[in-house]
Amino acid sequence: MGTADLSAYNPESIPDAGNMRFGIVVSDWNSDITTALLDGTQKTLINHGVKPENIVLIHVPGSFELTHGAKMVADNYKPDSVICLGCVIRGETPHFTYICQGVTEGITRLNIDYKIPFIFGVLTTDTHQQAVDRSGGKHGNKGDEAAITAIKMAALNREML
Ligand code: DLZ
Repeated sequence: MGTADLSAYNPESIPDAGNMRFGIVVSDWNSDITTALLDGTQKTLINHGVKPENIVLIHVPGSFELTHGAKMVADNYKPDSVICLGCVIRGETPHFTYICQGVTEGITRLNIDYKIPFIFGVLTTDTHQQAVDRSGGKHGNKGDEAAITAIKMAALNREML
């Protein structure tokens, strides 16, 4: 299997996640999209054996706040990984660029500063339709992919530590 679209993955290739703990931070901006991403993430984690009581979920107002939300979850819940979900859609002003840059740099920095992986489940699209296509539409659900990535990275982390 290639990795172009992780929504079409082989379940047998995914490590068992039965004893793992995950944090999910979801942005409420473009909530029709982020709710669909969240749905995919939660279902995929549970399909791979994660116990519902081992998933902590918090909401933040927008994607820019994902970094701080993820840091709070990491500090207070001690998860194996934190999954950040958001959707930034290009508008008429440069705001898109600043939000994308801020959240990308923020999550990258958390990955460097902490010993656990932080997963970038943020859609950055030109149109609302492109976001629909990637949150359960014709290009799969990037929320599923974020969950699979989190399980793989958490397993790798446990092997190394
Ligand atoms: C302000 C703003 C705009 C214009 N667009 C989006 C977006 O498309 N997606 C998103 O997640 N958040 C957006 N926000 C909100 C910012 O992320 C942030 O919540 C505010 O700038 C307050 O810090």
